[in-house]
Amino acid sequence: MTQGGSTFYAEVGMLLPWSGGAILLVDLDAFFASVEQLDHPEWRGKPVIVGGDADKRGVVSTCSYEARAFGVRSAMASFQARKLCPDAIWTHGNHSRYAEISQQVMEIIQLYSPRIQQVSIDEAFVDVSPGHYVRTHPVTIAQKIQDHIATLGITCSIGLGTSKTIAKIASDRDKPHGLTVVYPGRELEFLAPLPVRDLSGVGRKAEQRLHDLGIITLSDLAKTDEQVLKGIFGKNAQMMRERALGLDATPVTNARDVKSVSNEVTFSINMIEQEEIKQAISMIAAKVGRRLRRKGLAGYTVTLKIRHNDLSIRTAQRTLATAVDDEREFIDVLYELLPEVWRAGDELRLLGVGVSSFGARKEQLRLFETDEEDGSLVLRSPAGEERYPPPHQPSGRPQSSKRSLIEATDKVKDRFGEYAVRYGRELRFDDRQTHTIAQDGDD
Ligand code: TTP
Ligand code: MG
Repeated sequence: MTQGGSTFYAEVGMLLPWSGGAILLVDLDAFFASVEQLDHPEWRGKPVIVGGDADKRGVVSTCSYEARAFGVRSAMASFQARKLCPDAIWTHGNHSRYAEISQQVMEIIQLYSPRIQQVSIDEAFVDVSPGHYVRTHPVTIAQKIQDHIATLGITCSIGLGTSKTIAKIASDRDKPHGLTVVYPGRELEFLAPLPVRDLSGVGRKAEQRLHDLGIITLSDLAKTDEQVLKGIFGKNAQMMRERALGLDATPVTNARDVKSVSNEVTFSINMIEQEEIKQAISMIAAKVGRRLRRKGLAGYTVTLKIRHNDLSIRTAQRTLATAVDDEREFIDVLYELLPEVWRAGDELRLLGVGVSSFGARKEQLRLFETDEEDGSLVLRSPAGEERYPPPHQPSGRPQSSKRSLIEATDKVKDRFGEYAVRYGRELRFDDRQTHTIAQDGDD
């Protein structure tokens, strides 16, 4: 049912009482491209592509909806986008401007609810549960936020439901400038027919494995035995099933509620070799970095924690000049901290890495991905694409911390296996998450 750009999974035209929790997911439409069209009025109504150069192996960051009509998409190789839409206007983009507008958007949303969880530069969950922090009907709040953001000159799409899962999926149903509302009690009706891939946490590989088992829709997924799902989602099987049933109860967590992002690993064999310890640190740091980026957080303080064989715990910290969310920026700091907590010959049982004192990232928009073809790590930004290690290219690049980290991680994986967590004899991953992170089901 659609009316005036809004889709309601309930009677249209009147607001029904809303019982229980209400969560919005606000997602800006074609964000970078919309800002470019805002700043360049002559580009409005035209295909605009923000991305790297086609002749430098660049990729598309995003593009305006006019360019999407030609089939151009985020993360597509720029040369392919150029073929699809030769007349598009190209720009490398202006990161600080996007960060500025993002900040303005978040400030607007804060006027409507104090419970906001920004999940990326252009997306935020907002708790608008009636009676909790606000009395206005959740649908009215969604409409007000949408109108208020439009005064900046860009648009957003909003999903509203009783859980983060529903809000996220709903936000994508009617883009651009759509509002999709799933009333309490209508969750299953909304979710059941959707393809499994729509569920947050189902990537390309999981989708394939589900399809191989004949699990195509979320209704199929919800009916599948948990033991079967364990083979695909491991310890997250139950959570995925609950999500498919619309039963996800993960709260909206303010970034400022999260004090630190950390990971610890308890080794079931003592480590004594410095090289081995450094490799393990880099592996844990990579995990912390991934989680920071996923949460849109960056911190000034880096902590290294170890537990000796006699169970004594030592920590060392350093506060940096800029907030970091990229392990390649703090790995060397961790290495420098190591002699403060560990001396050659000491046996070590536990290693932990943490990042805290969150603040604004110096550069927010890098995206890391693993190339599906050759497994190399790809760093994408509107300026282009970098690969570590670059495929089909002898390493002429100076040995940087970027490379040493990835190589160290690879070495650990070589030694302990890709899924070290599963090889309990060698390594036992405690994976303890401190502070409020344990509450954050998005992990
Ligand atoms: P998205 O919200 O995924 O995309 P979007 O806002 O451009 O379009 P939509 O209307 O579908 O929401 O991402 C937000 C911004 O993040 C996007 O404008 C550019 C950047 N980005 C990249 O740089 N590379 C990527 O691969 C993706 C997906 C996004
Ligand atoms: Mg968006």
